[in-house]
Amino acid sequence: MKRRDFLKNTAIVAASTALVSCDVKTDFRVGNSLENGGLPIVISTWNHGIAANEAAMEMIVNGGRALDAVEAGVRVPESDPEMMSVGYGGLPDRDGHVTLDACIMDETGNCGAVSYLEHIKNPISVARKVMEDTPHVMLSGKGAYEFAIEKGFKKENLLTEKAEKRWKEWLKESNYETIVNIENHDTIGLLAIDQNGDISGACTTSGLAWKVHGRVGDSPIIGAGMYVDNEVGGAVATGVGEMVMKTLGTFLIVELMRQGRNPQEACEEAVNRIIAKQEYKDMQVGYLAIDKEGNYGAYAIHPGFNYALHLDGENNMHASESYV
Ligand code: SD4
Repeated sequence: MKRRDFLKNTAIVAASTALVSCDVKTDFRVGNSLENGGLPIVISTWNHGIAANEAAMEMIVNGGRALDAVEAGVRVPESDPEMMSVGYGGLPDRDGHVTLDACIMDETGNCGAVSYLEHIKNPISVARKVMEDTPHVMLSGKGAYEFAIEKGFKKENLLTEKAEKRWKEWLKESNYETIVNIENHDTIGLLAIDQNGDISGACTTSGLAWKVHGRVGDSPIIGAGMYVDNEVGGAVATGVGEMVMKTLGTFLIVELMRQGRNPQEACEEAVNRIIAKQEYKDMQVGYLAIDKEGNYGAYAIHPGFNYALHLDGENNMHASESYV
């Protein structure tokens, strides 16, 4: 689907949904960014995407690289204690530990990630350091933490009072049983194209609430939670990470776009791959994708997935279409 058609469709969906709490775009513009080979665009998952997009676009407008933009963008929800699914203030695992996953990828195909990282507020910036200052792609757990400290990051308690209270309530109700379902996950995945037409992506999360200690999801896995190829486009994932990991969803989307699918078709096919083999009735996954020209797409298994799009000087929430 071309960007303008998709805008039109999503505007209709958005106008009729009560799920979007931020301002919803109810009109649409038929801008000419397609012919310009990609005006700056920033797109990201969920309501917290609005503030993240704002920070990312500011970076781009000031001449920054898409890489700087995606990092600056996702640091906003990471640092916000009210965002209980990302970074500081994130809901803990079933043992009360806030463990963070994040990855970042630039236009050259370089990437970095951290998984199962504790006590560091901005895992995306540690992921970038892994990319830039080591020969590796991912550091995990204690090693990732020690690396962060070595790089000057501060040790912090990420478990806020509010998150601790929620965890204690869960402990009472749950029998210490981890149930993965449609709730308790709102990762931020963010994609940006800068003024040079270069694409980068970032993805960061505290993962599924009440997960088993040690669990790592899709978000730090290059090709699962996020993938970028500057010749083609990029994609990010949100939702139940296990389903995304089993299908390497974002790598799949980028490869489908390489073969000629547009971002919308590619997101739909990636959801179809999940539907075909996995029990999806109580599980949510949502994908966002952009191509090199600034066309974009979004698709989820269930209704309720929304995303923030910063394009043509406007930053608005949109509701995604879904399989169910
Ligand atoms: C995970 N995909 O850890 C993440 C969860 C999430 O919105 O928050 N998705 O599985």
